Amino acid sequence: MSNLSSVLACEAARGPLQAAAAAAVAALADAATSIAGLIRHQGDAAGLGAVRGTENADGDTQKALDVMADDIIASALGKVDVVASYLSEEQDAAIPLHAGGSVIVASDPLDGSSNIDTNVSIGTIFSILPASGGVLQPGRNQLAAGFFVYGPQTTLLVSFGGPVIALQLAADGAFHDMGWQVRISDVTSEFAINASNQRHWHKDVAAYIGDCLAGKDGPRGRNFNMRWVGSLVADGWRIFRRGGIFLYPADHRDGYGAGRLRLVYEANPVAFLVEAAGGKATDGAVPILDLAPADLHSRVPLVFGSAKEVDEFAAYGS
Ligand code: AFP
Repeated sequence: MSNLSSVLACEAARGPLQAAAAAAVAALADAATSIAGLIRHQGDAAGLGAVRGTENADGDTQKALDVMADDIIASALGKVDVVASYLSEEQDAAIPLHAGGSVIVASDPLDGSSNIDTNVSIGTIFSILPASGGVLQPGRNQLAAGFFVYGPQTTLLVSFGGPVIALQLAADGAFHDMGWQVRISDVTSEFAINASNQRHWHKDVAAYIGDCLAGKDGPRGRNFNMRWVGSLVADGWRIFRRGGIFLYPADHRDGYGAGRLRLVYEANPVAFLVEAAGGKATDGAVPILDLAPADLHSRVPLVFGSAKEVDEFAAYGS
């Protein structure tokens, strides 16, 4: 079974930009290995879930691990001279790293902060773009993207535009290919949404979820199951594994008119993986990868997963 180094060597052989993207992924894997160690061996003792009393650019309260993960990633990328700049959920603006660098790395250093001290899977999400395109580029321009999950296993899903590869961190300190062909099934009977927001949903979301909940006696003619972890990486990994549909739609709450998730470092990398695995990712109608980010921290409604179910949801909105 191959490991991450051999995967990256193959990508690097495809050209200078791919080689730069591969070097950035290698640095991110080193950072993720350190973050996983921090979570697995220190956890509560180190107060990783402690509120720092500071807020990120988006007004989210920062937890200790949010900032520690951001520092670990920035320092790892700082050692790679092909990385021109680093964009992060925890930083107001782009961090310049190497003037002549050919790629930009965008990241949600710690996804699922609300789960840090509940021993539930959390992760790191990343997107790699050509520096020539600047900070705000459509996701279609990504050279590579992926996410790490810090859960019972430490795992990585990554794509360089081709097949999605699933890897697991082993005792030898390397990420090894899990040997699983990553394809998202077209059809599913499992949805993921934060149902506590139901009273704030728009009509199409309420109608779609209502019909799923009506089960086999309802218009969908089959029973649906629901899951919601509250960590995009954990809900995402499950959907890559067994199919499903994830919805974080826009709703009527203040500040949620464009949903909750950020386009540049959450929706774009996940959508890149989803499309590479045969699924669909939209804002409810338009493919996420075709959207132009208005700014570094702009939010977007996100619906992704099994292609036929994402189309089914879109029909409720049309
Ligand atoms: P945090 O990293 O701030 O916990 O946000 C996690 C997240 O961005 C994403 O991972 C989840 O899918 C979503 O937000 C959870 O949102 P709710 O807390 O509204 O359910």
